[in-house]
Amino acid sequence: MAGAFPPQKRRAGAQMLVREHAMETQKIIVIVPAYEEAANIAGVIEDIRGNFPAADILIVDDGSSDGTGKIALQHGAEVLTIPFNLGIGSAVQTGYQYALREGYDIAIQLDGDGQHDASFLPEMVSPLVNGECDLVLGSRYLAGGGYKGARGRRAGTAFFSWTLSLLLGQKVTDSTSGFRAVNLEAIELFAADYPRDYPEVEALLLAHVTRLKIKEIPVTMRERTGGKSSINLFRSAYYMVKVFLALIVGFSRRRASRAE
Ligand SMILES: Nc1nc2c(ncn2[C@@H]2O[C@H](COP(=O)(O)OP(=O)(O)OP(=O)(O)O)[C@@H](O)[C@H]2O)c(=O)[nH]1
Ligand SMILES: [Mg+2]
Repeated sequence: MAGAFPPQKRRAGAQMLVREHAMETQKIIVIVPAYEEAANIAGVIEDIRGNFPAADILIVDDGSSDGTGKIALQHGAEVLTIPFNLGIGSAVQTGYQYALREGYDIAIQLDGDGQHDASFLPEMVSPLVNGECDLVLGSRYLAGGGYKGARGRRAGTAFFSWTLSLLLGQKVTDSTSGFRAVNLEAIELFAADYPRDYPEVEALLLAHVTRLKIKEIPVTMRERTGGKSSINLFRSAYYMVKVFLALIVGFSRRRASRAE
């Protein structure tokens, strides 16, 4: 029956089989940073399990006082409980350290507020399995439709995406997206070194200067339905200044060490 399909279709079919096999043999974990997400965390766990049952789920409960960790445990997720609030960067890094220690090949980062749609997980993982890149970034600005964020947030993201595109020499459209997937090389990097406050933009620069390859793919995002955003006007202003300085310092340091 080999002749029943044209060669191109056969090749695509074979590639899909290889990819599916590779996907099955990879050990995959979804790291979910969560702070005061009691209203959302059960839905997030069910969304991941329903769309990507092959992955283990790790909730990093960062000193929540609203029972986030307890609800996550009741829904069968692995839970790391940090006794007091360390902040998003340290919580995510804790997740990467866990992934490294437990021998995972691929780690996915997905927010605990329900904004990231787990039906995109197979597409996020596929470029890593194929060896196309080391870090996949889910971009809400490459996709039509979906929630694009409040106006101020969109402007901030656009500014950092523009800056980062210049520094990386590669177009980045959603630099503040926390929806990402990485391979073992990046797990090792982030387990050892991860920015503290507002880490998303800086983590991309860190990956780039460590010569990891980044690929953006389109995803749609949803609006937060419960709980509260951790970002307000004052924090946004702090975010802009802090991250911009960190980018400049990080990039200059790298240039200086290359010149030595
Ligand atoms: N572990 C941990 N998670 C946090 C902390 N602050 C926020 N998060 C989580 O990080 C994710 C993103 O936080 P959000 O407040 O939604 O920030 P955002 O998605 O960048 O901003 P919005 O567009 O306003 O939703 C959510 O899952 C939060 O629960 C923290 O201090 N520690
Ligand atoms: Mg959010």
